[in-house]
Amino acid sequence: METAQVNSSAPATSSHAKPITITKRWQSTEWTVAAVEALFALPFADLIHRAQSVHREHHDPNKVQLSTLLSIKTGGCPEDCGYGPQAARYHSGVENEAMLDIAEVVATAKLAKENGASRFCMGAAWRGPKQRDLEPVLDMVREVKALGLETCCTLGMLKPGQAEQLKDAGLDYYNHNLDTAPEFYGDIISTRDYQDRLDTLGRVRDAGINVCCGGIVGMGESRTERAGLVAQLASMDPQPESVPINYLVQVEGTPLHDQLQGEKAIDWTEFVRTIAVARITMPKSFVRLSAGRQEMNEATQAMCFLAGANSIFYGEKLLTTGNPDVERDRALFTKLGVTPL
Ligand code: SAM
Ligand code: DTB
Repeated sequence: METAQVNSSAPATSSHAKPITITKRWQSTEWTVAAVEALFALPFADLIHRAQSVHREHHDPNKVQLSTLLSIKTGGCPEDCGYGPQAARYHSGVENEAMLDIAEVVATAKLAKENGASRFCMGAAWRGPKQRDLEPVLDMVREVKALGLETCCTLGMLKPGQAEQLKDAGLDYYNHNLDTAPEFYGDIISTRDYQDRLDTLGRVRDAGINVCCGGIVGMGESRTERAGLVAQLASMDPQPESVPINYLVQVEGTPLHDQLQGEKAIDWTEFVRTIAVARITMPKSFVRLSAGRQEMNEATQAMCFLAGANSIFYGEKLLTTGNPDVERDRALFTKLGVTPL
């Protein structure tokens, strides 16, 4: 297959920086890091106006899509993601649990639907699924789909043939994040590399499953690296259907706990800018205001919606950490005149 070096104008800021070889269909030259950085640099009002204009061209500005998350296999993850409370090697208090029973998964999905969610996302703390792990997940996908919900899974890296099995079971979306810019990736995770992520994303796309792919803001990355993440996402061809933008949830016991203190703190305007830039560069995608909402006030969340976010995680828990409860989100939507999609 044809390959290309990433055409990034971002300076290599980390000792881990190395050229990334990616398949050409994932890399167009349309959004360079410099072009995305130029968006970040716009005066705040100009950036938000531009993002809101793009948003209105492609989406109903008063509708927000609701996805509910469930951790179907918690803890014991062999990876070393610096943000990850589920990594076996960190002492975050998250225990290694067995996979949930299918009846519990279906009951939780039913409740999510009754509460108004349109998509149900099942997460497992694996490097990737073994075939014997995948079988019960396929049953979960079938049953959740039969409830009339959209289905999403995040199970780690997929081997050839696994995405096809998920597609056949009725999987609508697969979440697999690039997390950050290629230049910063090695500072956060050493047990896999960027190319591994791109390979799985290619398998998901080839199987005809919608791609859910985004990243995290607030891990100590520079603005150039935030722009680098957005440039990578926006250069995928086709662009991801869903783009989760997470604000780092700092969990005690993980290496990135305390990351957002002092000089490294990310101002709310910078988070809103990241949402706006994602909206402008990926006009048709659903941009999800993802983890970190519990730490955000209502005004910041409202600014994110104004900047083009049109999806959230809904329900009092993300995977292992908290999320605003349903009543609080409903009250916020009422204040903003927002209705669920
Ligand atoms: N095992 C799967 C994999 O390898 O992709 C799932 C990993 S994780 C639960 C899915 C995504 O959630 C991560 O890629 C990251 O973007 C986000 N995430 C995980 N922990 C987070 C945290 N503490 N704060 C913000 N986002 C987080
Ligand atoms: C995504 O981008 N964010 C979600 C979902 N995809 C799987 C996960 C957020 C996890 C936050 C930390 C936790 O609850 O464990």
